[in-house]
Amino acid sequence: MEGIFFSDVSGIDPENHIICTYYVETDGSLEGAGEAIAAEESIGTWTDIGTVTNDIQRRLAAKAFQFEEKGKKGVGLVKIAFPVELFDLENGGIPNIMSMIMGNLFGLTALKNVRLLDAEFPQSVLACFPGPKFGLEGVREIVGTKKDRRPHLGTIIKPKVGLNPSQTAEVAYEAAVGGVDLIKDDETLVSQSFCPLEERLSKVMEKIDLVKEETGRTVFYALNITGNLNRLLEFADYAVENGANMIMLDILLSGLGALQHLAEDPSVKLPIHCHRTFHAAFTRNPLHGVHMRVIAKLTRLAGGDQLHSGTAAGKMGLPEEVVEAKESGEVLLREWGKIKPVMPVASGGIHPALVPKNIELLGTDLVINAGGGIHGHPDGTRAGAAAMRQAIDATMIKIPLEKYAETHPELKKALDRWGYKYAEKSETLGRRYGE
Ligand code: CAP
Ligand code: MG
Repeated sequence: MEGIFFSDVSGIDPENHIICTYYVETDGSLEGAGEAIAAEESIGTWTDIGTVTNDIQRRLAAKAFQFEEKGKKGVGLVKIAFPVELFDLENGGIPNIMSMIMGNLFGLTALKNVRLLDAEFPQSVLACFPGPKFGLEGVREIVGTKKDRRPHLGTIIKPKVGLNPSQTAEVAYEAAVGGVDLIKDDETLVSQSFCPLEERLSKVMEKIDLVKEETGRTVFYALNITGNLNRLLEFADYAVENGANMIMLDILLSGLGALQHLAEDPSVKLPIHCHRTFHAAFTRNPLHGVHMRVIAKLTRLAGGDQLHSGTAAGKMGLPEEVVEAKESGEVLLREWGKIKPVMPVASGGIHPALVPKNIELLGTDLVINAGGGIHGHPDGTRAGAAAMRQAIDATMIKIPLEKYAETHPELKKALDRWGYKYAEKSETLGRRYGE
């Protein structure tokens, strides 16, 4: 193809570009779509302009360089290479990368649908980001599961909002004694008048310390500090100074810049649990938006230690997203230069019967979270946590849950209550578009 926004494959040095793959649907050609994206997201606009110099074109034009039609004209995959020099990695950081590889392009009228499927980052970009402080192994070290490698069990305090700090702490205590490794706030709880963050932190950590004394086990409490940036940073300082052992952020709402700031701040010596609420607005439509694996990569660069990346079976997501969850989990865990692996979190509608499927598809380096699936147990939170732990233990030693339940009454009651609700999701592993 001729033009400044095109290149042959041989003209692209992967060590000097961020390379993105887009699924595109257009009434025109894939080449035209690629050119429109490359121009809009680098040095072009809708018409030729007199202000751009040859030198700018040579150094900074993004290049569309590979086109793969999927059965129909104007439908298929386009690869675009963005020169590293385009980005302000030091000051603009992750938000600047996002602004270019997933920015205005979604609104271009010429594109009926466009979805960012993947982004490959060269070493020179990876070197600009320290990544997680703790990561998978750091978190496992604290909980003491580096040897046995079992999945961690997490719970979300439920109801999502409404409990006061003492009630929250009581639920946390019951869950911890029952066997969870992680207790987290729900994504909508910050510091509402009925549950101020400061008092909640102190009451819950008293119980976490008590559980440590009683059982020797370290249980994390992920305190949600999502909010206005000034308050978020104050909450982070407060958490550090007042005995928190983990913080939590709704990363897409606070912004990955806020995550990066916390992760890079040496005084914040706490793992960061990353919730992805809002993601489905742009990950769910398989033809338009952003694939979760890109968010997973950016979160890992920005320094999250744990990230919600989807379930193999549960209440959230379409059947197709089982594949997406698996692929997102894989990019969190795979070898990636010096950037530590991040622990994937499977959450949403999980209860004991869904544990084996989640482990089978997503592996054992995983946090398995259950809110309703613990606090909805007929005998309460403590028994609910025990039932979930039993489901994990049974799966690890490859005993069918029904068999294990014969000698584990908590598990038996959970299976009787929920059966295989939400298991259907894992049965379909289809893809709706050709990646
Ligand atoms: C789960 C959860 C999580 C979502 C997030 C909830 O609770 O706390 O926020 O699962 O999902 O409020 O729904 P339950 P994802 O265990 O009670 O369902 O990680 O898929 O974005
Ligand atoms: Mg939640």
